[in-house]
Amino acid sequence: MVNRNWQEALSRTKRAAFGRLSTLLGTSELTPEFWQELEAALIQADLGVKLTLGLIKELRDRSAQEGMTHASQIVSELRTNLLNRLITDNVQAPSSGPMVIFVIGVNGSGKTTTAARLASHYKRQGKICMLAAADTYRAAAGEQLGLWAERLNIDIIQGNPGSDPGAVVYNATQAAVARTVDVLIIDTSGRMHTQHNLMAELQKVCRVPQKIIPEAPHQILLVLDATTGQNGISQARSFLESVDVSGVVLAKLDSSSKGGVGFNVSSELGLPILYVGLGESEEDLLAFSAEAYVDELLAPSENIAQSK
Ligand SMILES: Nc1nc2c(ncn2[C@@H]2O[C@H](COP(=O)(O)OP(=O)(O)O)[C@@H](O)[C@H]2O)c(=O)[nH]1
Ligand SMILES: [Mg+2]
Repeated sequence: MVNRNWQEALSRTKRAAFGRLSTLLGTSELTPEFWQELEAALIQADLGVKLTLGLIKELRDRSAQEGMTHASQIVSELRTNLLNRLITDNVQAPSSGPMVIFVIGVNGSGKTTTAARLASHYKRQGKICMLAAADTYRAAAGEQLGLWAERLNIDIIQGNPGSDPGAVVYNATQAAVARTVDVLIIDTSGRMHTQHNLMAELQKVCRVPQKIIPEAPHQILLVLDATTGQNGISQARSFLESVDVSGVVLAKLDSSSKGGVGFNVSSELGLPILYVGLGESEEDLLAFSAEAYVDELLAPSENIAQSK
């Protein structure tokens, strides 16, 4: 089931960039032209120049040592080296009390959708969830999360449009403790690194739950839009400077034409990828699997056709 989701979701990505890679790996001799083509294919797939050159060097050295002549012989080495580059982590729930999770990022990255789908994910695991709409700047943002909460039948704490997001977070943390919920997921408003006042506000808002639960927040998830590539990575850095980000949610990986952005998240931000968004529906947020990600990106394109 999970693999089918990965296959379907990454089919667009693969056609655009990784498709070329799997064709290359399936048919080529290890000639100088092959290495040039492989380099171009990996860069086109958004792995970044630094990572690509490092991988190529490792593979060239290895193939020379082992006397390999055909590209198919380096596939398992490439797979291992790609897997080694990805940082993953398991989310640990606290032993008692609600787990408090913030969802942060720039406008339109997929925060509200992620907050709702994360709640749905935990609900399916039998956890009692609560949502908090701390994006009080736009009335539409609160309404959007409200609709999700209604659809998912999950409690939500909201404030009036324009009200203090810190107050919403305080009320939500208090309610989460009083109603003994397992997971409190807090949606925040989008902001850019150039908006210093908003970055400072985020810092403050993320500290609010501490007043009630000393070890909270347990997770601060940075949502990145996979379609924004390198630009998204640069924006992400300023969030790391402001708050203690636990990991990344890579949203819209299904719409990305360059599926390799996950490698940049690991190599340039040093953060684990915790979840990926592979579509717009409720079930389309999956816990990240490095194996599924790499295998699907390297798999011959026929696999996609067969899965349909
Ligand atoms: N295809 C696709 N669309 C997504 C995904 N996640 C979010 N979206 C869409 O991206 C748009 C912005 O999402 P939203 O959650 O409102 O972003 P926010 O401004 O960060 O809260 C919406 O139209 C979502 O349906 C995803 O994983 N895949
Ligand atoms: Mg939003």
